[in-house]
Amino acid sequence: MSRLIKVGGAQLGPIQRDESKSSAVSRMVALLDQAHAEGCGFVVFPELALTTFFPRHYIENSDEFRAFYEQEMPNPDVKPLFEKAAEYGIGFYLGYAEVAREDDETRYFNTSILVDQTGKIVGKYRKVHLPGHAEYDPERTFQHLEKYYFEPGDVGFPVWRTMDGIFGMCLCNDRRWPETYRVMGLQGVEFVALGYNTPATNSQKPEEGPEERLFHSDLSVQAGAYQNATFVAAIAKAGVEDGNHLIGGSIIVHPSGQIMARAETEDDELIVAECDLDDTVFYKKTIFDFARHRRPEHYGRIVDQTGVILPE
Ligand code: CDT
Repeated sequence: MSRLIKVGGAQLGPIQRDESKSSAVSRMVALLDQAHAEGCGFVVFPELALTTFFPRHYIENSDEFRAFYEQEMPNPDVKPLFEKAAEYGIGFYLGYAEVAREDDETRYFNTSILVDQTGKIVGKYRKVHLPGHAEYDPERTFQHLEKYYFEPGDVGFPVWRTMDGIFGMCLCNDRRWPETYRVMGLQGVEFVALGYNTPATNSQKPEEGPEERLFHSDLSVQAGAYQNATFVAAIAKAGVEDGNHLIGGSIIVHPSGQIMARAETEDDELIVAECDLDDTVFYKKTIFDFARHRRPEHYGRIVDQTGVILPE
C-alpha cells in the first residue's frame, strides 16, 4: 500500500517591515509555481508569512499594529495564493496573525490554516505555546513580544482527515514541546505542518548562536516525528529581517526521524520530499503502538502541574 503525497516546504527569506502583504504573497505564488512544476500536492509556508516577524518590535495599538493582523481569511491580499493553489490542485498550510471579534471582544492569535486541494479552508489552529514576554524588556538585545501581541490558542491541537491522510498543525515554539506532537499522535496524526520564525541568537544568552539554534530545532522536530510516527515539515522564515537574523534550516522529516529534505539558503527556497503516508503505519503498529505500550496511569503530572515541584 502507498499513499504518496509530494510535499513542498516553501521557506521564505526575510520580509522587511515595509514590504507589503501583496508582495509577500507574490513571492509565495512564485514558490507555488515551482512546487507545481515539481509535482507537489501540498505546500507548507512559514509562521506569520505575510509580514515581518513583528513581535520583535514594541508597537502600541495603532494603525500600524492593527495592519499586521488579518480580519478574514481569505482576503484580497491572499486571494492570488488561494486561486493559484486551487488551479494547481495544491493544498497548503499558511501562518498569519489573526484578529477575531468573539463574544464582544477583540482577540488576537498567532494562527495557521490548512487549505485542501480545492482551495477550501479545512482547519484552523491557534498557537498554544507563546514564547517571550508581554512587556517591553530593556534588558534584552532584541524583543520577543509574542505574549504582548497574542493570547494563547484556544482550540488545542486538532487534526483533520483530508488529502487522503490525517493532518495536524502547530507553530514555531510549539515544536519544542513534546505534548504538542503527542496530543496529535493520540489522534493518529500522519503529517504535521509547522512554520517558524526563530532568531539566530538567544536574546538573553548571546553566545547561543545559529549553530546551536539549528541543532535544537532539528532535535525537537526529529524527536517529535519519530516518537509519534508522523511526517513533520518544519518551514522557516529566514535571513536578516529588520536587521535581525532568523535561522533557516527548514526540514521535512520522515516518521523514522530521518531528515528527507533540508533548505540550504536563508532565502525563498522550495524543498521537496515524496511522503508516503503509509510509512507511518510500521511505527504506529510496533514501537509506538500507543494502545499497547503507553502507561497513562503514570503520566498524571503532565496534565496536573505546570511548573516543577521539587522533592522535599
Ligand atoms: N516564533 C517563535 O515561536 N520563536 C521562538 C523563539 C524562542 S526565543 C524567545 C522559537 O521557539 O523558535
